Amino acid sequence: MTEALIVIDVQNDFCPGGDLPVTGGDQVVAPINALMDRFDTVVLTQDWHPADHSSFAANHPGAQAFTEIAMPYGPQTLWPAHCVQGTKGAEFHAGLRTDPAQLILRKGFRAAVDSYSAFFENDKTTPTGLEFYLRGRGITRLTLVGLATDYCVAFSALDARALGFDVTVLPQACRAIDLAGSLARQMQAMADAGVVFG
Ligand code: VGL
Ligand code: ZN
Repeated sequence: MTEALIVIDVQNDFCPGGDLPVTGGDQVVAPINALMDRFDTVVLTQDWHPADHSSFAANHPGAQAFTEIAMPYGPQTLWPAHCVQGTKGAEFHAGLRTDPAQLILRKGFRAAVDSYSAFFENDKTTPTGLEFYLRGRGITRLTLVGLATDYCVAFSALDARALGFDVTVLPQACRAIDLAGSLARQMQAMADAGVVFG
């Protein structure tokens, strides 16, 4: 009863054929579906951007995707437009089980701030409310899976550790973007923060 499965961003745009495809992104669906029955609490997160979102390269004339810009809250990677609210790309992968989830948490819905983490927006201060939902239900141990290992999964895992949760990441149920060594860097950061890999 003190454990939750947190399924990060298993959405069409992060799967092959999507607008920000993660290699093998669709391969996480079967293992995640199988895991759901082992948890009393299942939370799904959904990257949920307005079309004018500041993380989209197309909203910065002359800028290229996969480069960095300075935002008031710090450096921000620019991405191809993805997970736009109400589009097919923002929907969960059609094979993902959603019935076992008690909470679907949307994030990244404010144009001015991205939100990789399920706990805080990229300004590192604006809470999504997930911490309070989990604490309110007496949950202390989290298992994280989904997309992408080195962005939304890692940022969520690191924030969860900083908040005092016990955190396990299951790499076989995650896939990475791996931009400029980000996967190795974030795996190390998670290990250093006390994340357990299952
Ligand atoms: C993600 C980049 C931009 C993710 C979301 O889910 O890892 N990555 N938006
Ligand atoms: Zn996004």
